[in-house]
Amino acid sequence: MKARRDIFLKIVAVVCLLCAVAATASAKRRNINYDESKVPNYTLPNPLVCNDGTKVTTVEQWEKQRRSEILQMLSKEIYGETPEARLKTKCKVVAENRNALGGKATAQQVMFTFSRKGKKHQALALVYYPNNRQGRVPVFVGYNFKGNHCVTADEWVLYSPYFDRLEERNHKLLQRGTQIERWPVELIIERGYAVVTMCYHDIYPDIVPRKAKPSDEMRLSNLLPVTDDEGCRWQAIGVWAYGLSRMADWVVKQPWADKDKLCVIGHSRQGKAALWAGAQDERFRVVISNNSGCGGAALSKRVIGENVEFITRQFPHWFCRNFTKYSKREHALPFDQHFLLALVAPRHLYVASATADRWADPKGEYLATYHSSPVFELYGMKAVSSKQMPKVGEDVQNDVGSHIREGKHAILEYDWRRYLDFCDKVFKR
Ligand code: GTR
Repeated sequence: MKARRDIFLKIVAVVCLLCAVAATASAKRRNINYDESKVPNYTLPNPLVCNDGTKVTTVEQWEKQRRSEILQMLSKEIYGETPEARLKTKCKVVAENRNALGGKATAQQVMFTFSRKGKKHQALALVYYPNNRQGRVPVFVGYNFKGNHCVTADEWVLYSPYFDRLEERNHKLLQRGTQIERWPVELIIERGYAVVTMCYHDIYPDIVPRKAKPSDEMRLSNLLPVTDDEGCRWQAIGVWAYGLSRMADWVVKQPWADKDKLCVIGHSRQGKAALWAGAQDERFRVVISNNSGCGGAALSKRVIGENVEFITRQFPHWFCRNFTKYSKREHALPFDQHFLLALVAPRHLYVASATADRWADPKGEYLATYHSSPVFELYGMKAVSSKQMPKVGEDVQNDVGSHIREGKHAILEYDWRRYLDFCDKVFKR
């Protein structure tokens, strides 16, 4: 009888706790607008008008002047400045399996050791490339959320350094294969692509400062100088973007990799980082944003779903401090996210959304893509030409791609299949 009562009390306690958590979360999200009729009137700045008012009509003007103005604006106002100082990077294959996926792939684990001025930092990549290949293959580069061991249940996979620190070896964070559905590795390999992933916590732990004290040593940025102007100091998204480029540094040297066919991909917050990496690093020929939302592909000025106030409060460690100036003042932003997307031209951009992901504002993600089109068109590319979103389940596969999938915030095999089709088209495979 007593045992039963104890169990009952425990259940009640858990339910109360869950209700309290849900109530706080919904209170935090209470002031969020989802009503299209309440979207404020807004005017989007024109990516093809320079700061001095000159209209950009040629590729040369775009490349010589406007592109760098936009890069500077985004560095100063949202993502922070990327330092120019170089790191030393040593990469070592610490494990290899030439018979992965039933012999279809070679899998490697590569330890990156970054160093500068006596400081060191390590991160571990997990790599799969197809065994059955003619020549070099295109490569997807992207982060995972829960460690390399979340990508597969394969016991051979070592724990990413961020998780390897956990002393309790049966900790639930060390459970394997928890995000397998996000990583259809076999499909990617069968389609003739390689994939290189790393845990984003290895580069900059995604720890909300008020919840735990983040340690400088755990961040790759600890090795690099920061700008004197505190408002434009880079934080997590800037550092994650930088880390994606460091992965690319290694990839382009591999005998199996086609360095002209690099794709950077990211889901959600990692989609924000992938876009910023793709904007800065022109080695990425295809840049893929999966449900990246506010501060990623979605227009901020629509103030629908997640907004600048919410994101800068909840995640004060993501953007540079200047971005908080636009909290409740999105109208004052001298740019919007279509500027970020436009920086991908003349390379290839793909922006994907999901119907139930209202938090990320699918329509705003699509409109930003649409409004980035003039820059792609300057290069004679066919971008996204209709203001109308594609129908659910139908994709746009021009030089710029887009789709909206039925369902919730996630990256699924459905999305990957669209990306693979798009890359096949871009790379003429
Ligand atoms: C949410 C955040 C979004 C998005 C998402 C994710 O909590 O508000 O901006 O990045 O997390 O990364 O899954």
